[in-house]
Amino acid sequence: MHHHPIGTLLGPQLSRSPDFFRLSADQVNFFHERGYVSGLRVLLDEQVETLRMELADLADPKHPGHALFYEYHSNESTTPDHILFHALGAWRITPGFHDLLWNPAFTIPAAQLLDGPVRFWHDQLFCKPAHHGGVVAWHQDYSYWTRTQPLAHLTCWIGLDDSTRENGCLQYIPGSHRWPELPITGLAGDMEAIHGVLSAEQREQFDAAVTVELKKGEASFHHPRLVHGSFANHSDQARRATVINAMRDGVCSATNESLLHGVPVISAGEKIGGQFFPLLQRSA
Ligand SMILES: O=C(O)CCC(=O)C(=O)O
Repeated sequence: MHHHPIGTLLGPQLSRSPDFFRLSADQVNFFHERGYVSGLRVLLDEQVETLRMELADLADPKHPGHALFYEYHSNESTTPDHILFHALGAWRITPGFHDLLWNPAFTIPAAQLLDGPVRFWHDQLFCKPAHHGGVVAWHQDYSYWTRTQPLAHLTCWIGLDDSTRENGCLQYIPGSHRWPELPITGLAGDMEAIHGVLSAEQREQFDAAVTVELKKGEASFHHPRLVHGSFANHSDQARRATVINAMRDGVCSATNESLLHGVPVISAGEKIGGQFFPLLQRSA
């Protein structure tokens, strides 16, 4: 309903000059070269705390806003002894996850990396509890988004806990954003499933996987074709994260079906916009 911040989450960021949030040329070049740029602070500890409290409420399927989720899996893991909470659409339900989209610490770097105005696609929550958190299997994001064209998308992963190798932090295969599109091999099941669709040369690149350890409130941006995933959480620390998926303004629908559950159809070939896809940042 509101294409601007409605609450108080972003006070500290909104009082700063946009230049404070701009990536350096080295950071932008690193992103184009490797397919990601990480370690950027987007939230203060008290803002993380606000989102954690909203998340705790949203994790209850009896939450009054529950029907507004586009997708909701209290456990998407394929093994019952592991848990991966995964949900799309929190921005429609609570003020913090709504306002987060307009955080200049996200929108300004996003405009630089997309090289144009930033339109919102959807958000995601990925949470692994301590001791028995599930995996997010290696994948490319765009494999899930071919119903939108052209490929001009960006993902921003934001930690709501410190993420470490032990609690299942994000991992990247640097340079894999230049690989062609890979088929979907499952999001929350077998970590190794992707190997069945890779060449021997691509498989070798997994030796160079990068472990993206972040403090809570820090973010990592990645290209929609960068292969990434995260291992199980057997530590005594939860690993919660929120993700913003954005696209350059001008990306079109490539389907005559609803792009997200419950959202009115945007016909194939028509530019994506309107109530469910706000413009977040006008210029790079
Ligand atoms: O949170 C994770 O471990 C994976 C997140 C992910 O797949 C993404 O941000 O695209």
